Amino acid sequence: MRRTLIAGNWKMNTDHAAAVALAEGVAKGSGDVENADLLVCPPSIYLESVGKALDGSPVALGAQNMYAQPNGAFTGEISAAMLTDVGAEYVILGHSERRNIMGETNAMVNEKTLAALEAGLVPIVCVGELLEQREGGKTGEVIAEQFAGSLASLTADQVTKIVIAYEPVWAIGTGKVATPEQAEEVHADLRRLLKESYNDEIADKVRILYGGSVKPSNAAELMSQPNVDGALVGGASLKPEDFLGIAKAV
Ligand code: G2H
Repeated sequence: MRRTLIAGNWKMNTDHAAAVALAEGVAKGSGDVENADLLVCPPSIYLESVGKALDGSPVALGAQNMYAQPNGAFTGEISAAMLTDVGAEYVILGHSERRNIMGETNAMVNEKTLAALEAGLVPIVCVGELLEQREGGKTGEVIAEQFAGSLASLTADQVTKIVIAYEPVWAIGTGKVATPEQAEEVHADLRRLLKESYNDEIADKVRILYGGSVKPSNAAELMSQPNVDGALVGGASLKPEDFLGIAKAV
């Protein structure tokens, strides 16, 4: 049985005081959440302070990105070991904003995924189609290509340690949420790809999150789909009551 994961992606929001206050708010209310694991992913510069604010709570800490190399002359980048060093357990990789704004490719996401696993981090590997790709009937093709490229050469053991997030780009921060049926269709497709690339047992273990304008009012229906195992929440993760509201709706 896969346990639901509700992950907050704070993106490039908050300042130090707001990040700590948000983490304290989530930690404080987390005791009322029964049916989901909770994770928050603040901007990297606030990871350590947010980690301290979460201390003693069941809320896990994650980063929003990392670089694949372990160290060296990579100005401005942060390694997997640096993330674990400040208490991160998860890292979001290949988010559509990184793919589409920063030009990250499947090969780069793959390198980062392998490096994250090597360092003991849980990678949350994101996939998702653009509006024109959906309208052009290419969703299945795009998802299969991102799946194959981003997860290339992962062993069966490694793939059971990752989380996948499906984020239709047209539903991110736009208020346009995919219908539960649209989400389930792609999630079932991802599960099928896992079965074909590995086996049924492995496919059944991997959590597949939905991301894109998730809020307390639409969470229950999305999460009730058989292959939707949680949410990657952007905008609604910036207020403890909204984020916890989503988790309590599970
Ligand atoms: C998708 C999501 C979080 P939002 O990017 O990763 O953001 O919930 O604001 O659409």
